[in-house]
Amino acid sequence: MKNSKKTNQDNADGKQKDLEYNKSTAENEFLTTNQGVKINDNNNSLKSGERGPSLLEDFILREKITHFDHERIPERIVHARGSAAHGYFELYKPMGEYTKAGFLNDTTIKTPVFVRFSTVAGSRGSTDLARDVRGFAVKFYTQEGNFDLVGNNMPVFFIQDAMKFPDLVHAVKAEPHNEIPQAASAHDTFWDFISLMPESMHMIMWVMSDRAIPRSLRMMEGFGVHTFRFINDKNESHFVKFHWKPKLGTHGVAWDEAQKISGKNSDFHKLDLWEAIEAGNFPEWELGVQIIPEADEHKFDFDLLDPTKLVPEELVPVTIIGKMTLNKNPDNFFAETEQVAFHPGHIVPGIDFSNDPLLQGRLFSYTDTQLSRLGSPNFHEIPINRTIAPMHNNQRDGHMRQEIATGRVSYHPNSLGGGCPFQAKMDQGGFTSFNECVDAHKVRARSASFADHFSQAVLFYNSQTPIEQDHIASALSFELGKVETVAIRERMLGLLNQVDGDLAATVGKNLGIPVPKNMEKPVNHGVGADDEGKQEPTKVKQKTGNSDALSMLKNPTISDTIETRQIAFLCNDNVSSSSVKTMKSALENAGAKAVIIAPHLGTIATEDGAEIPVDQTYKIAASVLFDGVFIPAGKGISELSKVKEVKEFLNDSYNHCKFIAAEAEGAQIVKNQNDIKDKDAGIITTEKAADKALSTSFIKALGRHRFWEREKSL
Ligand code: HDE
Repeated sequence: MKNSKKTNQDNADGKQKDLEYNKSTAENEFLTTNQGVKINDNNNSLKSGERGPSLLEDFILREKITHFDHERIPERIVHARGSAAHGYFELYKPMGEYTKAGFLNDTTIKTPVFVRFSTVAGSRGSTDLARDVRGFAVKFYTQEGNFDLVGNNMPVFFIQDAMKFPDLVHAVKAEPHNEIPQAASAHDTFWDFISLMPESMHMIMWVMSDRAIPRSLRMMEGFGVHTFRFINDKNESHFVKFHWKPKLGTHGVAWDEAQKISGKNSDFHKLDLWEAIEAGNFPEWELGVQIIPEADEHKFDFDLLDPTKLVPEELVPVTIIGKMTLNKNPDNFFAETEQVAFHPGHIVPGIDFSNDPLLQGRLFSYTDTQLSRLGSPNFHEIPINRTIAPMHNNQRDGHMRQEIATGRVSYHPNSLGGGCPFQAKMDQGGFTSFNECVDAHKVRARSASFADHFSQAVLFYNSQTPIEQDHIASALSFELGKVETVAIRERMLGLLNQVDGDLAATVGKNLGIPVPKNMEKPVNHGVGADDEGKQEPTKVKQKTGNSDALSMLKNPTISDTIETRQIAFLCNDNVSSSSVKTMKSALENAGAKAVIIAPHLGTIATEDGAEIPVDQTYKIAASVLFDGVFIPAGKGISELSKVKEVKEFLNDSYNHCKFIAAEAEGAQIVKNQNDIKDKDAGIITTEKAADKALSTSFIKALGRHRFWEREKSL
């Protein structure tokens, strides 16, 4: 192990080399017990007589069953459902002015990473498409030790202080008496808590937006959420906010679609990530930083330490400093994705914490939780967790210790071991905490600078396009519609009214209750008993009235690529081969994937007697699993108008605002479909077959992701 570590440090596959050490394969090997004894019969237990009782001495049966009995470990209390991948991070430009972190200074290094995406509330087996925050946790295996950037796909959080985290999680998880609902926030306890915690309103706007139902894990932004510090080699500190910007753009699905995907394929995101990587379509994100000098700490209308606030990109631009590529799926889900242990407290010299009270609480929680989840303080030795930097200290023993530390010395200072291992001076890379001056009374309190709970909720809401605002209103109407306690709905309307009167009125109308007049002033229940009635939330007018970066549709970095998008080709025997070929090759040239769907598997015959292999049948394929749909020309295509699944396919595509292209007989099917006969610009048809102009317009349209304008006519 020692030798491998030295050579493993050099580049992107350094962690892969390190993991090789623990990999096994059974290829051409005998089946054995855990003790290495070859097994002759793996089908029958040892019995006294063929029909007699089993014998306790059957060590092979005992070992097999015992191991099986203990295969499960507790799932994560939050973020239980996850998907992960290996990759590497490349730096674009040295950041020495701000941070001395080695991996942020040397552009020649490719730092290995392991990234785990997750939903938050649901259990391990729950659906990928829950309306929820997504975890975005990145472990950088740097040459100076592991740095974990344990973020989310939203830049703010529900609460301001770690003290409230268990309450928040108890409220959002399935209710304790009947464990219902699974992976859903649409229930009384969640909204009861939220309605009493006005500080959550900014985050609520994000969670009710389409950010909470991503199209793909590859199409989400990531955020470090808290303000961190960069420390340079002069020991100067700058505040920093971390951003991940996906190369494929940030996209969501429609809520009705999300619910249907959960039924058709609850592993939709997991599979999408897996297949993209297997196909060599490696997902990429650029790393951006917002850097704020110490001197500017109090320059903003909000407190940099308050995790319910973001720093608008219009106030402090995001500087792109590097790129992360995910290029390898895990070999074993349990060993890697399940056993990986992230911790915001895993930092390296050059990076430090701020006093954000949520972050400070997290610094305790993550090691603690690994102790119960992974069962031992030696979880850092699990292959996926171990650093590729040299690791030596005097920590010893504990459950399942792997390392065989030689010698008689396990204390410091020592003379018997020659003083080893040594402490590292700062210029030798030794970590020192930023020497911030703190002179204060010990208090259990919340800073008054955290009291503005609404301005940024307003900023977020106002920055959305009308379509996105409608989606927020619909999401709130769905969620609160599932709440049974009327008083909770009313309290929520009171809070929404602080964000936007029209929003509150729309939701109120859907809930059948007027916006309560006597709740103009929301009460903050998140205070100590002696402070009740004090520290009421205030609304401070932000300098930035609008921030395009907060809208998925207006975001200036929006991408119109259709790379890796899945386009359904609704086919039948007697299809026009030139129609299929022309569209297929145009889409493939643009990086998308054409999926041939037909009434049966095998191949379909084309009009000119050729054969096209079929990917899926109408029994399996569903519109919600695709980004767009094409119906080619061909005599046999007309018969599709009788296929029930084709009608459903088109209806769903239409209702979920997808782009539909069709040629000749295909175009006729679209026209004959009652629900969609009224054309809109999202339906692109031609009477010709194999029309190159059609494929060009279809590809351009698909780059917009959805024709959301259609919603007005639905
Ligand atoms: Fe976490 N969080 N969290 N969290 N969190 C966990 O750690 C916790 C918070 C985040 O893929 C747990 O290993 C507290 C914010 C991610 O393995 C646990 C507080 C953000 C993941 C825990 C927070 C996160 C976790 C559960 C408030 C975004 C999944 C299992 C003080 C910046 C990591 C585990 C993975 C996981 C505690 C709030 C992100 C219990 C106490 C804010 C992405 O330790």
